[in-house]
Amino acid sequence: MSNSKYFREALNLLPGGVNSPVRAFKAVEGDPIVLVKGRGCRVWDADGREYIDFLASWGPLILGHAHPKVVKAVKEATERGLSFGLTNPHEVTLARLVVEMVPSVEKVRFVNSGTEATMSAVRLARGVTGRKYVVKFDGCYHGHYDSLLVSAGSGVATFAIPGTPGIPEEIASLTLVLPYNDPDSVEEVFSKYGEEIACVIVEPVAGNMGVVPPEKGFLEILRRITKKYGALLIFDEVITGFRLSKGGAQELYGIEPDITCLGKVLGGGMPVGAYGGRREIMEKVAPEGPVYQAGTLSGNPLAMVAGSETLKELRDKEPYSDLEAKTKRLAEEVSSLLKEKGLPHTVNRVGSMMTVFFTEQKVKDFATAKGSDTKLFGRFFKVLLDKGVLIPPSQFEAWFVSTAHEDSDIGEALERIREALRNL
Ligand code: HOZ
Repeated sequence: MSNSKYFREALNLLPGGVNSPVRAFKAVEGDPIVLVKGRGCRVWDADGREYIDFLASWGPLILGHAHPKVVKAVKEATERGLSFGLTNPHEVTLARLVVEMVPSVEKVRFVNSGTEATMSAVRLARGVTGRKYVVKFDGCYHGHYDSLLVSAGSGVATFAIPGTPGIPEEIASLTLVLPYNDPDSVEEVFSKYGEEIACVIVEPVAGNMGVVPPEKGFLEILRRITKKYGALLIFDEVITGFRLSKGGAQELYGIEPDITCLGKVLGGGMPVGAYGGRREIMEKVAPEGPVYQAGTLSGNPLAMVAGSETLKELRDKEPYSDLEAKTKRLAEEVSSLLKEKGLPHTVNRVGSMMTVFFTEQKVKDFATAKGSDTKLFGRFFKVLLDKGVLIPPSQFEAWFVSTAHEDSDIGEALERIREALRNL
């Protein structure tokens, strides 16, 4: 069956034909593709077309598609049973790896998605502090949990969804939204609500308004002020965890949050999330403590082995400087090609994540990210796709480079992008 046949049937059966809004290609020109196979840094669609993939399933596939060690371990685990609903040894293996690799985590609870991780982390912060307010940043996306969907990035930004339909005002009003990279507004909100703020949740490198790095001192002030007022600092490292370094952004920037949310790379392509932190905080989680959170499939053995094999590979090979070099080359050469073409742009990059914004202005927060010419981005996406380069179908997302992208693949992708730009 072809892409368009699958999608036409999907439209009849699934809202918008998809199971997550950003897949619908609504913000870019053309119909969505339907992917049937992935190997290394490439994917193939239902029409048999091949693409060099910088979407990487929105981040998890840091080792590329169908990494042989991950696939082998999952196959073996499958033979022993798909789910037990009681503790299995792979949960302990993955927990050991997380605690070993992420500096601030002494104990961890596995869940099934990044959304579950952030939702549970906020509940834990409220439970520990007995306070109600949550501070988040404009353009940061922490999944689709009610309290965190306010002024969110990712699909909410892509489709410019106004407000938060379905979320009672009373709930939304407990979320205080500040501009990213603006220490003054943080000082101000704490001086007003300090004693009632349970937590500050932040993407330490924003990935959901496109890639926006923290400016010097921003994470430091969050650490200092939350400590001063007795609020908890939550790093949403669902994207950055195990991607920017073995220990994520917190290791890269040398700042330890109280709670860390993980997902994506953690599951190596399977649905896994986690939240973890210092022992005395995690001991408040049920059944050790009173803050309830649960899940039938949490710690699922297949997901745990996929995650364990992925993290072992990252721990043992430490591919981070290589990933960074390849992404730097991609970012710089894409920028040169756009310059040759006379297209105003800014490329933001941290490690192996990057975004091309169609604006000359420095992109340092959601307001400046929204200054990008999203119509031009849509056309850029389309010409790249036509030449076999897959990037996220939205301006407000990150491109990801994996260990499966060899230098020759980056070169080939750049050649395809050069050709694509002739059609823009
Ligand atoms: N967190 C991803 C967006 N940056 C998930 C993609 C989706 O919403 O499906």
